[in-house]
This record gives sequence, structure tokens and C-alpha cells, in this order.
Amino acid sequence: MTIRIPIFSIFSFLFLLKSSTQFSEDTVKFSVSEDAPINTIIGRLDPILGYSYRLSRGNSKIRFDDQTLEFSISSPLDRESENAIDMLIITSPPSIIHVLIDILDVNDNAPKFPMDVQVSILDSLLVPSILFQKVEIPETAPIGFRVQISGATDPDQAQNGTIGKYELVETLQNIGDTSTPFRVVESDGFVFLEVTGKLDREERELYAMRMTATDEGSPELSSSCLLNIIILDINDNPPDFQIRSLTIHWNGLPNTQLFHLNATDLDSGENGHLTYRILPGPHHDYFGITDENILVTQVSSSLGFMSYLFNNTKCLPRCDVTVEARDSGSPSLAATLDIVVLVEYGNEHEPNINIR
Ligand SMILES: [Ca+2]
Ligand SMILES: [Ca+2]
Ligand SMILES: [Ca+2]
Ligand SMILES: [Ca+2]
Repeated sequence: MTIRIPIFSIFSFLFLLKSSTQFSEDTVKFSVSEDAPINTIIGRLDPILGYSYRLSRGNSKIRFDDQTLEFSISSPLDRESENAIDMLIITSPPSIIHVLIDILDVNDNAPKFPMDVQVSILDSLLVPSILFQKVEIPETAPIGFRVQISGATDPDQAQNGTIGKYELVETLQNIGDTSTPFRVVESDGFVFLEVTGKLDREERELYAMRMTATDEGSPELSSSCLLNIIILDINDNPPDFQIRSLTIHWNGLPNTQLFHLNATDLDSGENGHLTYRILPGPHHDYFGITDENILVTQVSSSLGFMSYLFNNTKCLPRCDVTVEARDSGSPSLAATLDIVVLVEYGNEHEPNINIR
């Protein structure tokens, strides 16, 4: 008996035999979220009948089951340290399967301020370090003035890693006073503190703020650092005698203390440090200023002050003297005080002062 096999069937069989055993190299892609728990099944290879599979190049975080052909998580993933995993499976009969596993981002990192602004205030007590930045701004800085500060970074991807906003909140907030003359702006990848209102060191010289950076993830994450804004003094206040002029009744005795010069200056340091002098005038020779800033009558002749004075009709019955108070700022500022000294010879009383 003759078995007749259609010629087409023979060719089909030979083709299938050849194609199923032919070497091939394929790539299979999976993806998994970085926060997927251990044992999560990431994917599975489609089995080919008669083939066996073994792992040629693995990854410590991914398990491959050569019976079920499933890939599963064996230890926690972290996209920020490894954003893709590449594995290699070899089959028998021989073929190669590349397995690429994309690790998908989750917003699992809060923005972080750089370590170089970090100081630990109480290391010895093992308290957590506090992130701290100090910024100095002159009190005359106009609105819009910017000074660069250290911003936060976020290692997550796309929106999860984008700082959406910075907020400033006072740590020592006055009740009812929530506005501060600052804001944080980002420009060209840099972060700046911008002045938004009038500053005055004489009114306030320190703003203790908490700066919070928030990412655009969902849900959003944030973190903070402390920002101490120190307002630097500028010499913007002249000395102030509080009075414009004064009259002193003087008994005519020499070496008499007439008046304690006590002008004030609201500025600090050299900007508020005052020195006094008597301005040139017709009677300035008769007066002096001690190291204690006291205006005194001065003996300016070997004959004694009284005889000198009486011989000089210009200074009777009154002397006019102008005292200047000048600060040590750069440039310095000054104020003057006009003093009238009425000479009342024979009056044995202490100097009598009238202020105007
Ligand atoms: Ca983030
Ligand atoms: Ca992440
Ligand atoms: Ca001053
Ligand atoms: Ca000042």
C-alpha cells in the first residue's frame, strides 16, 4: 500500500521544524513601579513548546522562575539608583531573549537642600541636624533686589522631581503680622531671595524664616531649611541732638562744665559712633569739649579766662557757639547744636540751661 502525503504538507512540516529550531534574538520589555512590593510579578515570557529557559545574566533585585517564566521582585527597587534593568535569558534550543525592565518613577523623595548649608547646632546631644542658611541684605536694598541662596534639589523624575514652589514663613512670627518683605524666586535654574518691601535695620535687623520647597508630585512632598536674613546697617541716620538750640546761663567762672553733649544716632557700629567738635566761630576759642563729651569753658590766656573774657567785648554779655556731632559712617553724617552762653558775672550758681 502506498501512503500518499501531499507535497505541500511535507514542505510545511519541514518549514515549521526549521523555523522552530532556528536561532533568534528577541527583546522583551516590561515596566514596573519602583514602589512595587517584593514578590510582585513584573511579567512573563511566552513559552514555546519544547524549549527550556535559563537565566544567563540576572539582577539581584529580580527573580526569574525558569518553570513559570515569570519575573518577580526579590528586593526593593529604587529608580533613583537604577532606572532600568537589563537581563538575558538563553533558551535551549539556543536563542537569546533580552529582557528590559523599565523602573517607573514614584514621588518618593522630598526636595533636599544641599548639605553645605547644613550645620548641626547640638551635635554632642545627637539631635537631628538643622539645615540653615544665612543671608545678608543691606537695609537700603530696593524692592526687586535679589541675592542668590541655595535652593533644593529633587532626584525624582519629571514633575515628581520639579520644585513647584518655595514658601517663606517666619519662625518667630509676631501675632497678627504675617507679611515679610521677602519672597523666593527661581530664575535660570538659580534660586534667589528677593526684596518685596521696605527694609529698615533700625526697625528690624533679623528675620528668622523657614523656607519650604515643595515638589510637583502627586501627592506632593516638601522639606524645609531655616533662613536667617540679616539686615546690614547703612549710615542712613544723621546724629540727633533732639533740640535745635539751647541757652546756658553761666556765672563766668573758668573751667566750668556747661553741658553734656548727648546726641543720639540710630545706626549701629561706626555708623552710630559720634564725635563732637566746636565749629569755627567768633567765640569758639572760649570753649572746649572733654573726653567725656562735656562742653566746658576754657582758659585760653595766661592771664586767666575771666580777664581774657572781659577784655574781649565780643563775648559779653553772650557767647555763641555751635557744636557739631558727626558719626563715623562712610560717608559720615552730622548735626549741629547752637548754644548761647549768657555770661552773668557774679552769679555764684551752677550753669542754668534753657532748652529750645
Ligand atoms: Ca520628589
Ligand atoms: Ca522616585
Ligand atoms: Ca548715622
Ligand atoms: Ca542704618
